[in-house]
Amino acid sequence: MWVPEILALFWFLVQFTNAELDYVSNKQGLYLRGDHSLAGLFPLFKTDDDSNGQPALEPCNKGKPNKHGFHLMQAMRFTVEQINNSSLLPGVTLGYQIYDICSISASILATLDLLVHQQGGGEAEVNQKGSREFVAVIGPDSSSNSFTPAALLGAYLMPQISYEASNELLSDKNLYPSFFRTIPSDKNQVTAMIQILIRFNWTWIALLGSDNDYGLQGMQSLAKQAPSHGICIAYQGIIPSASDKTAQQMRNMVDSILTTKVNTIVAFSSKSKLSGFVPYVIEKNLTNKVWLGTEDWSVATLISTISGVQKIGTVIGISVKNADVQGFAEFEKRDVEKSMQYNGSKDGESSENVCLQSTDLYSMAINNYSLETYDLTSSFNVYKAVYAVAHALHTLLECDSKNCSNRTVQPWELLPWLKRVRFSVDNTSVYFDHNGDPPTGYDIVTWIWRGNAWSLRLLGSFSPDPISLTINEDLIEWHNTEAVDKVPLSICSTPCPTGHKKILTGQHSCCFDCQACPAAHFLNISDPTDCQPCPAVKWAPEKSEHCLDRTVLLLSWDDPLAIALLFFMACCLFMTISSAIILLLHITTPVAKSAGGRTCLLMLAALTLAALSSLCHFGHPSQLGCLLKHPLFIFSFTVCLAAITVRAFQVVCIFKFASKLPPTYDRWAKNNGPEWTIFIVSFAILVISILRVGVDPPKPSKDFAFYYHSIVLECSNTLSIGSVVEVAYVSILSMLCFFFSYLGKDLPANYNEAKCVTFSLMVYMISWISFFTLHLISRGPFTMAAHVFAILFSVLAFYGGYFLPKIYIIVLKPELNTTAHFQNCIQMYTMSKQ
Ligand SMILES: *[C@@H]1O[C@H](CO)[C@@H](O)[C@H](O)[C@H]1NC(C)=O
Ligand SMILES: *[C@@H]1O[C@H](CO)[C@@H](O)[C@H](O)[C@H]1NC(C)=O
Ligand SMILES: *[C@@H]1O[C@H](CO)[C@@H](O)[C@H](O)[C@H]1NC(C)=O
Ligand SMILES: *[C@@H]1O[C@H](CO)[C@@H](O)[C@H](O)[C@H]1NC(C)=O
Ligand SMILES: *[C@@H]1O[C@H](CO)[C@@H](O)[C@H](O)[C@H]1NC(C)=O
Ligand SMILES: *[C@@H]1O[C@H](CO)[C@@H](O)[C@H](O)[C@H]1NC(C)=O
Ligand SMILES: *[C@@H]1O[C@H](CO)[C@@H](O)[C@H](O)[C@H]1NC(C)=O
Ligand SMILES: *[C@@H]1O[C@H](CO)[C@@H](O)[C@H](O)[C@H]1NC(C)=O
Ligand SMILES: *[C@@H]1O[C@H](CO)[C@@H](O)[C@H](O)[C@H]1NC(C)=O
Ligand SMILES: CC(=O)N[C@H]1CO[C@H](CO)[C@@H](O)[C@@H]1O
Repeated sequence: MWVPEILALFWFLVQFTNAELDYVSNKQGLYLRGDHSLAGLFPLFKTDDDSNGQPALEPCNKGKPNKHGFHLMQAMRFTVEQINNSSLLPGVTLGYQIYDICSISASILATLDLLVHQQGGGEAEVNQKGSREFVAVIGPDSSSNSFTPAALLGAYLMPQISYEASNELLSDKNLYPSFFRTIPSDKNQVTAMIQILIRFNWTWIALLGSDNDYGLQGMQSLAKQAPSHGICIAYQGIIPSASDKTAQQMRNMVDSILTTKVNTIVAFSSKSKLSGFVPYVIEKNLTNKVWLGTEDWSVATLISTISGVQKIGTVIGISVKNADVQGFAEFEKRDVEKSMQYNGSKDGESSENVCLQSTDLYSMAINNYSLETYDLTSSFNVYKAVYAVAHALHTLLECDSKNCSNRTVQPWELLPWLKRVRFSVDNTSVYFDHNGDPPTGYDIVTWIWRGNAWSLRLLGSFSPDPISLTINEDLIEWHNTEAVDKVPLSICSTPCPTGHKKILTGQHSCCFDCQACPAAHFLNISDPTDCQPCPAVKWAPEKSEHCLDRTVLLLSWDDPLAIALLFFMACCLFMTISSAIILLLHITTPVAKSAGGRTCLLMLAALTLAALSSLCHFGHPSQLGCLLKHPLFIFSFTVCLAAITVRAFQVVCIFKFASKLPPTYDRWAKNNGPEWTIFIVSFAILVISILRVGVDPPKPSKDFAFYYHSIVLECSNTLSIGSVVEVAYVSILSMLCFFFSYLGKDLPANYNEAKCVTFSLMVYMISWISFFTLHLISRGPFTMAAHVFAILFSVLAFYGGYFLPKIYIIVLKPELNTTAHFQNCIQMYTMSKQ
């Protein structure tokens, strides 16, 4: 940092030249006496700033005249005159002193000079009318020229309002407490640019910044914010001042941009630096791109007049809001005319070699510089700045409609009023936020070419608070290589289809491959690089961005299928119970006796219980339901099966082996052996079932695995060693039953249940095999219904096979239900055997 050294150097310089400055500052047109004076810092000339990094100060008029600066200076003169003419400050006049700040060094010297006058306040009283003390400073123009002056003036709380210094850092009120501006901060401009990039989906861009505070700060700020908006900067480069030394560097920059294959280039650059770079862009055929420009260059003829610039492509630019100052053009014209008359008087002063006031108004005005849109918009900022000071003075001096208090004003007195100033000019509201920035937005413009004629077209606007961008896209004339009138793409990889995750292929988040998310996974949009698994209760097909709820599968009570089954069950119950009653009423008849007598009632009770066990299969599985459903069925069924088996065994023994029977059979038959056998067999299955349920109790559970998009509500532990034992037990019993029934296939019809029992067993097995097959391939309400159906069908099979013929005889053929008939049958059987 060389600032302290320069300051010391300048201090001597100022002491030296003080007298001279006083003299020259009276130069025609650039000085106006008034009760309260403003210092105006304007770049009237351009000198080469980088003299090898040495802080040297060349006289300003050695440089080229800066017509833009001249117009701005005129705007200040115009505004002061207008305020004097108006009733804003009655009885008080504003004065000014213009300093030419043709370089950074000049702007620092100017600041020191005006501060010297401030300190030597006493001497200033020498002037008869008007003060040489300044109440405020208007300027400087650029950010680079503003940092040191703003810091110096801040130390004295001297209000300073810049019209063109847009650098974000100047918003820092700790460093620059008295700095205000009427141009929006670049912070807003960066935001606006990002909004435009987002709007057009340009995420793969090149970013250029000019090698000055304006460009570097803007570029840095944009580069910092871009990633959080998904914008990748493929190339970032600094545009140096144009010279023979930097020519190759600029060519290399253009080559680099070409290799990145970006379509959109953001140029955060001052117009002077960019004008040196554009010729290389044209030379290297970097054509048909989209250029996003800052307010400094996108409306400047300095760029648009470069030959061949049409080829660079579409230019979309940000521009300070346009406003026309009434009467300003006439005011300038008047000075041009006046300057003609001063033609001769120029000579006398032109030999002066003083740094800051090396020129006079008329020697510049004579050039009759054209006034362009860009000059007008900036002039409006000067206009607002001067008015802001006048309005603050108005409040401070307690002006009424007639006059103001004629006291002297210290700059620091003005500062609080300036912070609070709020007025409107030309329908534009002017005030400063707590950072001293104006809350104004920008216009968005585009370049239009008609042949070689260049013009600007307003596309829309941007306002920073709240952030909103309106652009009428249809007004843009795209210069596109592929398709005319189509928004050009500037992306690294095309966006992934929905439900595909990004796999980054480099360090840029914009360059990626896509991969579909697998089933049961989804892509959370907030993390597009990873497919996340769905929670267990949800599912998702491939390529999903959301998980879907799984269907819950159960046999609900109100399902039509369930209602049909309940009706079916009611029929079964009706039949078993009514049969039990009929048998009970005819318990002494031969048919009832041959069927087993009281054992029949036990069997019917077991069948009823088995049918009732199907109730456990309906609705949401419950703890009790899960515990009961299998044991209940197996137990009651075993009771029934055991009873049939024992009876078949007895019948076979009596008819076939009556002669060969051992005495134990007699004892067994006499001492309630059959009942005991049934009891033991049933008790065994009961113990097995209780053990099975006790060791590992079934609980209501959810099966997520069988279907990926459904949840099956069921009971756990349906399959276990216990259940295998149960099934084996029942199977053995069934085979025994079948075996004994088959042995008695040629017995008299009254005792011969072989056909019927075989039929029952077949139906029973088929229905269960069907159910198990179905269970293997499917779950859900239909399978659950099939389970209930198998239960009821087994019940019905045994009922139909065993009891129905008997009930038929009891109710419809009572003539067959006689002892005589039975004896007849037995006789016929015995005869046929012999
Ligand atoms: C100020 O008043 C004078 C005379 O009345 C007039 O010639 C001049 O144009 C006015 N200036 C402005 C800026 O209105
Ligand atoms: C930007 O992308 C979004 C979605 O990716 C799309 O809806 C929109 O139309 C695109 N805008 C332009 C200007 O291409
Ligand atoms: C640019 O294009 C022109 C014509 O299209 C061609 O003559 C010239 O050689 C090209 N220059 C470069 C550097 O490619
Ligand atoms: C200015 O004066 C010079 C001679 O001193 C003369 O040649 C020139 O024509 C004058 N220009 C104007 C615009 O009067
Ligand atoms: C200034 O230039 C404009 C055109 O740019 C011209 O119309 C006008 O007459 C000129 N004024 C003088 C005094 O030469
Ligand atoms: C305004 O002027 C009147 C007389 O013209 C005078 O009495 C009064 O004191 C003045 N007020 C101020 C604030 O100077
Ligand atoms: C204010 O004006 C009055 C006369 O109008 C004068 O006497 C007095 O000195 C002035 N005060 C200042 C501070 O200039
Ligand atoms: C200011 O706005 C009002 C209404 O909003 C309009 O009538 C008037 O013409 C505007 N004035 C200017 C100078 O734009
Ligand atoms: C996606 O991720 C965000 C942030 O991590 C989180 O807040 C949100 O809940 C997630 N969305 C889903 C559907 O998981
Ligand atoms: C009202 C008033 O004092 N107006 C003056 C403002 O300044 C101009 C010079 O710039 C004078 O001509 C006006 O008389």
